[in-house]
Amino acid sequence: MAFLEYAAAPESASILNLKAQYGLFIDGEFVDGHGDVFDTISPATEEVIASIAQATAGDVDVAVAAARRAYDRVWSRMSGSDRGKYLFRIARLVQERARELAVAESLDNGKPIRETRDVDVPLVAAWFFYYAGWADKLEHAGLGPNPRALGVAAQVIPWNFPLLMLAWKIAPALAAGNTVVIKPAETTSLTAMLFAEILQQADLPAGVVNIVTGPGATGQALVTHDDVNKVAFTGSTNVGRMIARQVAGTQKRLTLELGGKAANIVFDDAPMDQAIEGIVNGIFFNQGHVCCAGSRLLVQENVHDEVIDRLKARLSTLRMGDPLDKNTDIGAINSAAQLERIRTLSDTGESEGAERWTADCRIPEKGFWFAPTIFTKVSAAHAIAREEIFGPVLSVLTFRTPAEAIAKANNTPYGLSAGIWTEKGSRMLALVDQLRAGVVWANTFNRFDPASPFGGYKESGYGREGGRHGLAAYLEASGWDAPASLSAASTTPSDGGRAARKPAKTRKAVAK
Ligand code: TAP
Repeated sequence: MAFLEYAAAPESASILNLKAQYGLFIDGEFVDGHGDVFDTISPATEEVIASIAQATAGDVDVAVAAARRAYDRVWSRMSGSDRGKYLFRIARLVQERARELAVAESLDNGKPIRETRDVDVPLVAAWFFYYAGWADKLEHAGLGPNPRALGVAAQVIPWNFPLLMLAWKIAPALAAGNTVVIKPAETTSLTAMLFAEILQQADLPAGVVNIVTGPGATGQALVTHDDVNKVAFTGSTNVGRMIARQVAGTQKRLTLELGGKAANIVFDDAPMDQAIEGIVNGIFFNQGHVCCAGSRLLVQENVHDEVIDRLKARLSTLRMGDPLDKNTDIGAINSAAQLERIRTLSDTGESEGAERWTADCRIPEKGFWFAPTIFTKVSAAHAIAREEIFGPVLSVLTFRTPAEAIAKANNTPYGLSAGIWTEKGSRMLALVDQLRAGVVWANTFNRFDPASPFGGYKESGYGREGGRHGLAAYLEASGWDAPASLSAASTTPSDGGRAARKPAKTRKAVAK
């Protein structure tokens, strides 16, 4: 298909006032780390944006001590309404600096400015506003009359939604009265540093939030630190499993948000125009770097050819390129390592016999890029149907009956999300009850709201983020037994994850 010529409409990076080097954010100040520094680069151009400090285990120790002091002396003694005021202030400052944050995130992560501007940053503000409202209402969270904060929370986040994952972690922790030490991903620390400036602007008491940058070893030093009470991790299932082992047998509470391989199920009575957009949004949003991405398309056999033809036509109109250009639909892959992983798994798909189709996108000369790709003739045994690719690659399988769709959808070690496209409300409800996924979207996909709990089954982890359930992960019930639907939101290792395997009905959310 011929490309319409669009004039470039780049968002200017001149709004940024970046430092050449960023230190760690400990006890309310930027301080030098004791490790080496490392560069953070733009994945679209491979140019260095800034250098970032690497926290050693000693630096992590200092950060945890600062968080402990702030917890004991300030934050745990402050009223909920005063804590809420700080959270409201942070939310408003995020809104004030929204354009700057969106530009910095696109530059550092590679995701299109349309997404950072319209999705990531507004949701960051929404998360702080939402949990600000909870800070003085914790006794109504369903955890008894006087729920208590846990203490110091150690939080480790990935690179795919750097600022949004930070908000998902920090907002409920602070609202519940905990203090925080957080480690961003190595390739995307920049917006966490701008967020530290926002904390200074908001006059947040020193030590309430500390940010330690660095590689996996920094994260390990943090989650294994003796003086943290809670570990919250978002990332790969392998690292999550390792952390679960390290935390087992301690008093630390643990929540894990891990990988996914979601089924997006399209029935022949689906509203087809919306379904095509939903499939595209489900897997090509954020270059497919989305834990809940609809990476397995299950399409009813009699509409398979129509769906694939329409998908190919739609994908041929997507524009890949400069993440700062407002016309861009598909940005850069976040790192050379992730690009290599996507390439390897895609090559495996081809060698195992699936049929590959790639959109005819112009690939920029520099940077890390992977054009939207569809695999048809995929069988459940193929690696691309089982493993998380975490890139713009869709694996298509077919089904004939609802029972077959459910069996195929649940045939995965993961259980984070799923989508259903059909005109029949009764079919949606019947399927929702049988899909082993923490979130099921019906006639939509990738919808996020701070009031709605989000989290997984099986190897997608345990615990919930968002909503009232997200608070439970940072609170100790007191003088009252919490209902199973809430206590499942945060499990201690000693329960062996049993709470996380509760019946589907208590753990589902259907987005409209
Ligand atoms: P990981 O390699 O697991 O990294 C996640 C974070 O953990 C990074 O900050 C990483 O640091 C750090 N880390 C690495 N090794 C560690 C260790 N031994 N101890 C403590 N921390 C350690 O995952 P990723 O590649 O960044 O992210 C992609 C994965 O995250 C995908 O599987 C995706 O599905 C999952 N994810 C899940 C969700 C939810 S909500 N379920 C959301 C987003 C992403 P470095 O960056 O320095 O390596």
